[in-house]
Amino acid sequence: AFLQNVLTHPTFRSGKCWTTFIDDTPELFDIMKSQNRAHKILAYLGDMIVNGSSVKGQVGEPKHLMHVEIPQLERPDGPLKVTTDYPKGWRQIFLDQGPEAFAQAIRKHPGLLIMDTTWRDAHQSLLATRLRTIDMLNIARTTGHALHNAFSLEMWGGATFDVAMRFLYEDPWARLDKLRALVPHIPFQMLLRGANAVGYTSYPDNVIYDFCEKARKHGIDVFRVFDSLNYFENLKLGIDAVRAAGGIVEGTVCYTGDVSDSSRTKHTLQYYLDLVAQLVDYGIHILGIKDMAGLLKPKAARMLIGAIRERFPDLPIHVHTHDTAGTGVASMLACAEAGADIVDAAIDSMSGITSQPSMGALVSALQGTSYDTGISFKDIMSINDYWEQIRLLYSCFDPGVRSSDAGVYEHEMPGGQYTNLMFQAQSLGLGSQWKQVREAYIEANKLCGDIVKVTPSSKVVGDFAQFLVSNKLNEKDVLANARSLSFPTSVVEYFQGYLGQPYGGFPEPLRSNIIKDLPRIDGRPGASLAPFDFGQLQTDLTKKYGRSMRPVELSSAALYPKVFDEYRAMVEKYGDLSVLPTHFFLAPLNINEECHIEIQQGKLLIIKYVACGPLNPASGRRDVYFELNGEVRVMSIEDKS
Ligand code: 3PY
Ligand code: ZN
Repeated sequence: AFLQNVLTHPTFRSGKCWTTFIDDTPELFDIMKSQNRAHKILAYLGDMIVNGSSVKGQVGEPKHLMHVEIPQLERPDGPLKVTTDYPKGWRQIFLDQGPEAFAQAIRKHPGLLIMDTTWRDAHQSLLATRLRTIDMLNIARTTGHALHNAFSLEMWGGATFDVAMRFLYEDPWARLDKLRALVPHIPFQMLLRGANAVGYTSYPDNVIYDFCEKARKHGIDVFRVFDSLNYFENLKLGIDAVRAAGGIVEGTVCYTGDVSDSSRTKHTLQYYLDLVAQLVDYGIHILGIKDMAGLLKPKAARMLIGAIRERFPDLPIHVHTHDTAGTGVASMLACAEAGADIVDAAIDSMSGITSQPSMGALVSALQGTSYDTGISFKDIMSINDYWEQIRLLYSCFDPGVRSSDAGVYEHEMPGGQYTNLMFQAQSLGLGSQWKQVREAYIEANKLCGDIVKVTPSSKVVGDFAQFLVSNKLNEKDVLANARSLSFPTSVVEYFQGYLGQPYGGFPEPLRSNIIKDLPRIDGRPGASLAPFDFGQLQTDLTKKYGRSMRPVELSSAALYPKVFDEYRAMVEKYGDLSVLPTHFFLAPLNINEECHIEIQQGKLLIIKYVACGPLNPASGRRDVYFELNGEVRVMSIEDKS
C-alpha cells in the first residue's frame, strides 16, 4: 500500500527529486517511518516466535496475564476522571522557592511524609530491576492523583539506568521525560552513587557534573547522594555536582552494623553523628539515612534519629530501609516518633521482604495520629490492584523469596543484592549453595575490614563471597595464602583503593598481600582521572552512527560505553521496543493472537500472528506470517536452534 501511495503520488510522478519529494510530502515520509518501525517490531516478535525470549535473566514466561486493568480511584461523586489536572504538590514549592525553602517547608510539615519507591528500589529489590517504562506510564496519572501529596517518587538512578539499556533495550532518559510529562507535580527523586553516579566505578569529575546537570534538566528534583564506603571525599563530589545543577541535595549516610548493640564497636552512634555533622557543615538540604540492608532495628532507629534530631533541629531527615527481617514498618514508625520527616515505602504488592515496607501499612498505622501521612489508604489499595497484576507479569524475574530473613542482621546483605545473588544461584542451579553464599558473605565482609556494603562495595563483598564458595576457602585460608590466590578483579581493585578509603583503613597485611606491587590509591580515586573528552566522543559516535548524538546519549555513552553500543545495536535492529506491552516483550504470540501497540500517540499497530513456516535448511530461516493492521506481512527469521 505504501509503495502504491508513493508511485501514484503527483509529486513523485512529476519526477521531482527524492529530497524535494520528502520535503513536500511529509505525510508519506511519516508513513514510511512508521512502516519501518512496524517492520522492526515484527522482526522482534518473529524472533520471539522462532527462538523464544532472549531477554537476559528471564526464567520461564510471565504468569499468563493478557490485559492489565487500570484501577479507578473512587471519589464521593463516583470514579475520579484521570487527567493531568492535579492538585499542587511538593514540587511546586521547590520550583517556586528553591531548595532551601523546600527544606524549611519539610520541617514545618506536621505529618510524616512518604517517598514511594515502587518505580525504582522496589523493583530493583524484588524483580531484578526489570520493570519497564510502559508499566509505569500506564499507572502514572492514577499515581499522580493517589500520591499527589507524596514527598517524592523514586523513579531513577541506582541500577535502573544501566538495566534499562542493558536488558530492556530502553533509553533511561526517555523514561524520565515520559513520566515527567505525566507527573509534573510530585518531586522526582533519584539515587546517585556519588562519585560513581549510576555506575560501579569512579568517573572523571566532569562526567558526574554533566550527568547531574542533565538529570536535573530532564526532571530529577531530589538527588540522594551516597558513597558505598561513606567516604567523604567521594560524597563531596556528588554533592557539589547536584548543587551546581540546581537540584535538592539529599546528602546521605549509609547505615550498617547496629548502634543499639554495644558490642559492635566500629559503626557506633558517634561515628554516624560525626558523619552527619560533616555533611551538614558541607551544606546539604536534606539528610538521608540509607539503611540498604534493613539493619536499623526500632531501638537503634530511636537512638540514631533521636540523636540527630536533637543535635540538628532544623535538618530534614529522610530514612530509607528494606524490610528483609520484617521489622521495616516498626522501624519507620520509630523513626517518625524520633523526629524523621520522611520515610520510604512501596505500594503493598511491591513491598516487604527485600523491598521497602508497605505503604498501606504505614499509612493506616499512622491514620489519625499526629504523624498522619495525609495519603488516602483507599487510593493506595486501588493502585495496589494494578501492582498485583504487574507482579505476576514479571514473575519470570522474581526469585520468589517468600519469607522474612532476620539472618540479615548477621549477613547484612543489601536488599537488591540479596535477591540478585539468590536469583543467580538459582539460575545456575546452585540453589543449595545459597546458605554457603550467605555465610561466605559474612567472612568476606570481615576480610574487607567490616565495611559498609552497598553498590559498588557490596559487589566486592559478593564477588569475594562467591570466590570463597567456589574455591572452598574460609577466612583463615585467605589470610594464610593471600599472596598466592588469584582474587576477583573487584576485590583486588577495592584493596588498591579504587572505590575510596574505608572507615578505619584497609586491613593489613591482607591488603599488601593481595595487591602486592599494584598501584595504591590513597585519596579520592576520581581525583587523578583526566577530564572526559565529550567532544571526541561526539566525533567518534557521529562517525559510528552517521548522525550527531543527542546530549543525553553522550552522557549514557560516557558512563556505559559498551552497554550503550549494544543498546544502540538492538535499537537499530528492532526499533524502540519500549512501546511493546510487556507480555509481548517477554513471551511469544500464540497463533491468532493479536497485539496492540501504540508506537506513538494516536498511532496504533494491530499485529496478529498467523503462522510460522517450516525451516528452510539452505538459509536456516523460517517465514513468519503476520497481519499488520489487516495486511499480510511475511518476515524471514533466522532460526537459531
Ligand atoms: C543502588 O546503588 O542501586 C542501591 O540501591 C543501593 O542500595
Ligand atoms: Zn534501597
